[in-house]
Amino acid sequence: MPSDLVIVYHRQPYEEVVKDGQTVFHENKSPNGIVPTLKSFFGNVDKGAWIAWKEAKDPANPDFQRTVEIDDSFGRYSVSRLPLTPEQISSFYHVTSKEAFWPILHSFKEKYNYDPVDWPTFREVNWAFAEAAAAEASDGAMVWVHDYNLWLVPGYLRQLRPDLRISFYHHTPFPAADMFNVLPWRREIVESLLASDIVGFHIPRYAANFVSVARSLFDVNVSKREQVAPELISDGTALVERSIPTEIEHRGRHIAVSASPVGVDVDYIGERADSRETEKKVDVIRRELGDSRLILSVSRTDYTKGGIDQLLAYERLLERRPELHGKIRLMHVSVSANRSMTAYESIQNEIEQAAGRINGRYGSFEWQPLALISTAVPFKHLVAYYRAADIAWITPLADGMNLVAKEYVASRTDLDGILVLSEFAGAAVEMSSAVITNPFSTRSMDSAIDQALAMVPAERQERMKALRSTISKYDLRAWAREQQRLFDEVRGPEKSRSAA
Ligand code: GDG
Repeated sequence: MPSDLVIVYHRQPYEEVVKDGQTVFHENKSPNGIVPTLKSFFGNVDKGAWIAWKEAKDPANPDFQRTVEIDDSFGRYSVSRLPLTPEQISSFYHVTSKEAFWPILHSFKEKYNYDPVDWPTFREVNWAFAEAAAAEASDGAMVWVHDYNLWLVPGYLRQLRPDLRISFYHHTPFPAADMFNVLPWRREIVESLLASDIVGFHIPRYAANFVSVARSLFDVNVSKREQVAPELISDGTALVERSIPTEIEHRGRHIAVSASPVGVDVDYIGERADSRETEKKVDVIRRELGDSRLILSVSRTDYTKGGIDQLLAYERLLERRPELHGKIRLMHVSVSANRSMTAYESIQNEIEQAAGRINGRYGSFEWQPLALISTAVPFKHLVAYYRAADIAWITPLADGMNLVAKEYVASRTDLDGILVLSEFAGAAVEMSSAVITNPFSTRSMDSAIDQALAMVPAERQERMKALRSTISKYDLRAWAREQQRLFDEVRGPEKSRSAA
């Protein structure tokens, strides 16, 4: 049965477990994160489809289960798993997406690695995703494509199935034209994105950048421009835009450009944070800490997350303020997802070296100033650390949104805790009540952590209240509602998307 909604996302939407030789598919254990929200859209259609990839050493192996039918609490949907060889995965994902696109998207020109890119393989894999989506989609269905590693899918889909509605959502930043146009494949990528009906981003700046890139490459006109909602204007911070193009026209087609920040499930995280189980874990953490205050930093290990700069700021703090020795601890969670890749291996080594140096220089038998955690912490424990932390120190150099900052605030139903947040995280445009810092400035990093350490309870509470109010307004449900509104707008039969 064809599907009215096809989601194209590289990750599979369930946990796959082999039990007694049988493969079983479970709903993800944690309802946290974006995948359950995406699946919730299947509740609005008769049947949904999801396209992802799965490694297959031999794609021709007849035992490879290409399609999985799921009927769970989210509805009925099928999952098409594209069999990709390890070589294809390495070329399409690890090399082209992570070594060429990722640095440019996050404005790290010096990390950009062009030489090993095998463009025909990138095209081939994107074509396979497009073909799989086209095979599943009903007449006029909505196909919702996620993230930069599938940039060519909208263009291919438009060729294969001109009847489809296509929405493309970016989870990363989208840089300015002088940065994006470093990519030699820029015209092909942007032409493909312009084949969508909707191109979505987290924040207005990325949407504005996309439009300026499109205008630098093609004859694109802005047909609608709107003021940005006041809550998304964190005054004076780096990523703020006051108005953005919301519709552009290219070759007679109108394309909606949207900026809607992904949020978190504030109620779910709040309930977890208030649970008896979390309370017990918080007691254990607090006992372990004694009189020390806890500063918490959580991220994937990635040069964009600014781990090294933060550790250097912590080292300066211990050097500048000896009175804090024995009184604070930094828990630096830096989870390595891609240790096999050279870029990530070296950053992990640098982090380990800096952490070792700090503990060696300032630690004693009784006091370790820093705990470095490199393996994933289960979410229920993470919530307890959020709840126990006096300060969440989130200082990426570039970050599409940063959900950790929002999760921290969602867990603070007690209205305590301080968020120190980089102005280069997309989240900063709505979280103006955080202590905002510029991670490229040692002075700003130093004064922000000093300000946080000195903050009195009344100010902490006032700021936390304001932060909770914005993240509740822009929670995961609000994001889903906005996506649905956009889908309905482009789907409406009375509204032809072709320009007259
Ligand atoms: C990309 C964009 C954008 C982290 N450590 C552990 C753990 N986490 C979970 C957090 C959070 C998620 O991972 C990280 O999300 P972020 O948004 O902070 O960052 P990216 O992974 O880089 O995500 C980003 C996002 O897409 C959404 O569009 O915001 O800018 O880069 O949910 O809780 N979870 C567990 N243990 C850990 O140790 N269980």
